[in-house]
Amino acid sequence: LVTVTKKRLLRHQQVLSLDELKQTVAQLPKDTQPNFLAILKQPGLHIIAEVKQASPSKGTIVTDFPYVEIATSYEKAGADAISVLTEPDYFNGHLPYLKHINDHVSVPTLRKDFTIDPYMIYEAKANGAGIILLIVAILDDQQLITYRELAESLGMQAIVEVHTAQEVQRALKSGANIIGINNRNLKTFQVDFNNSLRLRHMIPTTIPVVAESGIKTSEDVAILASAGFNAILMGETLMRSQQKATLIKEFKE
Ligand code: IGP
Repeated sequence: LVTVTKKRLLRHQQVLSLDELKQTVAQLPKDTQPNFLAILKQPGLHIIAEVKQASPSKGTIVTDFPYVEIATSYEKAGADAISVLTEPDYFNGHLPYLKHINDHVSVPTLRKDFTIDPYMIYEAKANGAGIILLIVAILDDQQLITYRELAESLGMQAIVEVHTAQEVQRALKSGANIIGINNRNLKTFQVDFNNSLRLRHMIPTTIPVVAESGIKTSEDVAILASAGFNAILMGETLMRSQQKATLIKEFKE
């Protein structure tokens, strides 16, 4: 995944150089989206609803993919943020999806991709994102700091994603303001719902925490809410559901 992301990055840089991209971003206001950190600090369990057609572990999840309609229905049902897969090779994502969705929703959007270079952070901003993802397992300590600071300087927030206790420590050391605990091991794609529950206590309550992946039922959501999570990130369950709005409303109760 990181290798194909690197190759794609090189292609993008040939079409638009970093300097040109920076110039585009410099024209944009800082606060194009509501501040997600402030949203997460409000009481209650928040929902990040994901727009995703496929994944490496599940293959194609849905054949019909009206992504703008899906995103607007998520927002209408009360989603607090929309996660948009922009990774093409494994998730069938597309960077312009982010832009199109941003033109139609007012909640913050998360550029869900494998951020490995500052170029991708400027791209996220240029396409209207309010949040980026920084995966601890694929970044070094210095990158975790500089990439988050870059995102924040552009008026975005970073969800720093962890899967193990050691990664939680690295995320905290890097000064993460929002931590996502992934239930899915990105090497084996195995999902263990209890992973987020096990690691939650390592993170001070001043830092909002998001539980990610493999969340299916209102019972799961209730367990995570009472374990002190500030948000959940839900993809497949919503994407497969014929009643996306009803599900979100139910989870928010
Ligand atoms: C959503 P699920 O099981 O609800 O579809 O999972 C989200 O957590 C998952 O898409 C994800 C992801 C990632 C995707 C978590 N971390 C990193 C791509 C890259």
